[in-house]
This record gives sequence, structure tokens and C-alpha cells, in this order.
Amino acid sequence: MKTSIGMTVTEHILEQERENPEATGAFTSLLSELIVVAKIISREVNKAGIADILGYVGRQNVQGEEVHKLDEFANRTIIQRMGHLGQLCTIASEENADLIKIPAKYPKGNYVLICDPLDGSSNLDVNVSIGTIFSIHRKISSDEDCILGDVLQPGYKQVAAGYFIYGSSTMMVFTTGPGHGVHGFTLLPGVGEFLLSHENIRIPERGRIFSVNESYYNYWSENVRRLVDHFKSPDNKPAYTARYIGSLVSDFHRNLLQGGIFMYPSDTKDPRKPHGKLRLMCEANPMAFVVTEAGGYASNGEKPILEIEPEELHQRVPLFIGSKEDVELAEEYLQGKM
Ligand code: AHM
Ligand code: MG
Repeated sequence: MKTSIGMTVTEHILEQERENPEATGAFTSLLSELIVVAKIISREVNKAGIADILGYVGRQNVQGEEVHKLDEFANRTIIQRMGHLGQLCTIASEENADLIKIPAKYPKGNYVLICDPLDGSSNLDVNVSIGTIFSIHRKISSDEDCILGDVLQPGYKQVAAGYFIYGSSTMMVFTTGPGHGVHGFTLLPGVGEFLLSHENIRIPERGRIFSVNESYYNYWSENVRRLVDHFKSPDNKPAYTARYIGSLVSDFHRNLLQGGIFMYPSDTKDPRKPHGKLRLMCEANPMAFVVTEAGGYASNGEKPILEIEPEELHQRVPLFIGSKEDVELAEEYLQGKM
């Protein structure tokens, strides 16, 4: 595929479409609208400090977590703009307990959008980078309205996945799957276009960063503790260093570019969340699709994240993701082989 630094993301997507003779343009229109949505969210995130949009809405989401005003804004924007497009048959969002129906007055399409509209929003009030995570599947049922089975597909079946990071710059990082690479586009403020800035991102085979919330040490299994002790050991040459923001998109993005491992293991802190905090469908799977295409790996400690057969929409999963060698090592510790 012909690409060059500075090309717009739309050109890039059209270029990919031209390579696929069966493409109808539906997928291109879907991604293009998602990009518009991200620009709107980005603008709102950037002015959050001065507009009265920080803070809590005063209620909890389906999973008992505080909902921020911006979470709600991002979720609403995605549902409203993506719903009328004609390319989707349903939307699944971290913020909604059930699948979101496409209103009867709009046409429906053959794709499923799964998203975390604003991940890491507990960091918002202190100006830390946050993001929107997305995953796209093709519908597999013959129902006009998608059924749960269209959404609960294993991660390797995603047709595209990625994230927008609202940081010192706004970026879009995504892949359309095996052989297509992972590419990063940076939003040029004022112009409003995402331009190719990081072509064909490859994550180093082994990193030097480990990212985990170590305050859960006493709630982890012995194997997880030994793994984290390993990363802290002065015997590693070169030594690892710790970096943890507590915003998945930011932690993941840094490790993708620099190498390293991000971990959110199971813990016993909250009996309602025995598998950790992160969700398979809207967080782990899209990130796993990206990292795998960039030459890295994602595991739940037992097997590749992308091979897990999902059982529930809001299922949580332990996550070990990043440089291949580091994640393989994590698996060995978790399986008691080290
Ligand atoms: P959220 O989807 O409610 O924002 O929660 C997910 C976030 C991730 O961005 C981050 O990796 C994780 O929560 C941090 O959790 P913790 O504070 O337990 O370390
Ligand atoms: Mg989230």
C-alpha cells in the first residue's frame, strides 16, 4: 500500500479500500464518522478545565463506577452520530448495560461497534491523557438488528480496532488487522485533520518498562507477586523501570512506542471483580488486536486475549499486554513455570 508521512487518515483509509475490490465503502464511511466523533470529543476534552464539564454526574454506571459529565458526553456523541449512519446494526458501550439499538427510522448495516467512550476519565480532573477505545466486528447473524452473538465474538475476528488519545496532541492509532500494520495519525489543531505521523508502529520485542498498580500487591496471587518482584529485581540487565499513569490508553500508548508490559492482574480486592478491572470486549480486545499487529502480545496469563470466547458483554479479564518477550515471561510466572 502506498503511504507517506503527512497523508490524511481519510486518504489512508481510501487507499486501503482501493486494495480490496469487494469493498463497498461502508467501512470507510464508518471509520470516517468515528473520526468526526473523536474530533468532537477531543475539542470537549481540551476545554474541559474551563467549561463546566468536569466532575461527576452524581450517579454510578452499570458497574457501580462514578459517571463523569464528559463520559456521558462522549457516550452520547458516539451513539447519536454513529447510530444514524446506516453502517451499524448495534453499538455496545462500556457505559450501557445492554446493546444499544439503532433507531427504527435509520437504516442498518453489517458492522458492530464496541467502544469505551472515554477511558481513564477518573484522571480527567487532573489533566492526564485519556482516550476513546474502539473495536469493530462484522455482523455474523442474519438478524437485521444484531443479536448478542454478533457482539460476543473472539478478538481475533475484529476487522478494525484502535484508540484515540487526548493528550499533548490528539492521536488516532489503529489497525485493520493482520498484514495491514498499526499506524498513528496526529490531529493537526486548527486544520482539523489527522495526519500520518507514526507509520507501521512496531513494539520492541522486549521492553524496559513495567506498568501495574502495585498498591494491589497484597491482593495478588503468589505468582503475580513473584512476577512483579522479577521486574523489580536488580539482576535484570538492563533493569526495568516502572511507569503507571492509571489511564489505560496512555499507559498502553507509551509502552507501544517504547516497549514494555502493562498488567492488570486478577486480585481479591473487590469480590465483584475477581478478574481485575478491565473489560474484555471494549478494552482488552481492541488493545490486543493493535499490539499483536505491532509485533507484541496480549494474554490473560493463560492464553492469548484474542482467543478468548466471550461470554458476557461486560466481562472482565486479567490483562498482560505489551512487548512479546515480557508478556511471554508473565505467562510463565502465572502458570507457575518460573
Ligand atoms: P474506566 O474505564 O472506568 O476509566 O477504568 C479503566 C481505567 C484504565 O484506564 C486504567 O488502566 C485503570 O482503570 C486503572 O485502574 P486502577 O486505578 O485500579 O489502577
Ligand atoms: Mg474504560
